Amino acid sequence: DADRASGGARRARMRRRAAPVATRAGRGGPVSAAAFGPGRVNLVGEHTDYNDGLCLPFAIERGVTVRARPAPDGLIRVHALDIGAHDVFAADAPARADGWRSFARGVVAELAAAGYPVRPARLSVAGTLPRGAGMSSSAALEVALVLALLAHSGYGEPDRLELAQLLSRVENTWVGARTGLLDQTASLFGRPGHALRLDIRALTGGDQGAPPPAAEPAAGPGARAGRAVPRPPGRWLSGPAGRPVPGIEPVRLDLGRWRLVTVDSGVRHAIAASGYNTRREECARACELLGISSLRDADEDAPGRLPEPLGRRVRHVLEENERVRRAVVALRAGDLPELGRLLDASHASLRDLYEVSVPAVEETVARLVADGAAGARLVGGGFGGSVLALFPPGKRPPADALRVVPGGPGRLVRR
Ligand code: GAF
Repeated sequence: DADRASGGARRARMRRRAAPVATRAGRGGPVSAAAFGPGRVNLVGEHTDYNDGLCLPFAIERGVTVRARPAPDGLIRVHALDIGAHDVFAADAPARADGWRSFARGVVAELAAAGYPVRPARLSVAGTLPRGAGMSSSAALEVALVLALLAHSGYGEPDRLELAQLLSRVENTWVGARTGLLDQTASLFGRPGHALRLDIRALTGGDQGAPPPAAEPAAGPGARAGRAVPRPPGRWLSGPAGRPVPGIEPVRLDLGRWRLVTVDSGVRHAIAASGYNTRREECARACELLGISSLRDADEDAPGRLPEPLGRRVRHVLEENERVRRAVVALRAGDLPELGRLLDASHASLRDLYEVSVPAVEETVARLVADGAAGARLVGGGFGGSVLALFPPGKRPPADALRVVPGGPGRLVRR
């Protein structure tokens, strides 16, 4: 009897495991795939990713969930539940659109261009991340979309680095933000309890997979679709706990009784509309003047050989890479006061050398320091968004602070 009982339990468990991602017929029919993409917080290493440099992000537990349902009519319909907005476009030839609509269209087009044409679908999108608050709601949305669409269309998962580069092309050519690989890599490779030391040059071999900054956006509709070669269902090549990826080194984030929190400055930032692209152009110009292909190759005297503001920009990038190295040493030694000092130094550099802060961010930083933070800095691209702060034991973060802890990577989920 006992054996039969445990055999029965085992069979029940196997049946549960074998069940499709979700089968419950909710409003709008059965869900064929559901995926979660986490947001990220970058401990230090800001505006270094598109300069082939070093960053130290972690995926957080908040993010975006996309649910896909089959559709019979050749269309992709997107319902953004949080903002009550809709979009409809052709699954095989998405046309361009602005704002949040550019994400799903871009993901579908870039998947087709990479050889993964997707099936028509109805997609619902819901999130637990504040939008435009510098915690990478964009990458979270892209990761959830791409994982849900791949599973919905019957593909296994391609290489996650390939996916990060594909999503970067979505940002660069569909959304109009010439971002680097930081956010997508953090969201796709996050590991609970760890930050990720990213060496973007080692990760990409110097090829970030996106067109150079001055390139014209790919023309929709059906952009790049001519190159599409349908792929057979793939394999899991670099799953969350898969093979080590050169350029991504998990670093244990052991905070003990210390706390990391973010506080929203209240100023929304939209990368495409901010000074972000200008900063990227300034770095490209500095490279031209220095005769190098990437600021990773700039020497410590390079800032002095450049006109301003380019000298300041390059000094930030060089020193920010060094702060990532020091932060990893501090984390390994359990030296959290040093991590706090590095956060402060990073913020001062982003404010004074890279010039991406705004008054509301400065007020938020000052408030957190007055509350007893051991370090505080703007997080993400800047021009608004959130401030990250490290609180020692005994100091209480303000009521509007959101505690952030390292969570897992983007993944398929059940409802
Ligand atoms: C934004 C971008 F998306 C990233 O690629 C990175 O450049 C960051 O700003 C600044 O470090 O989040």
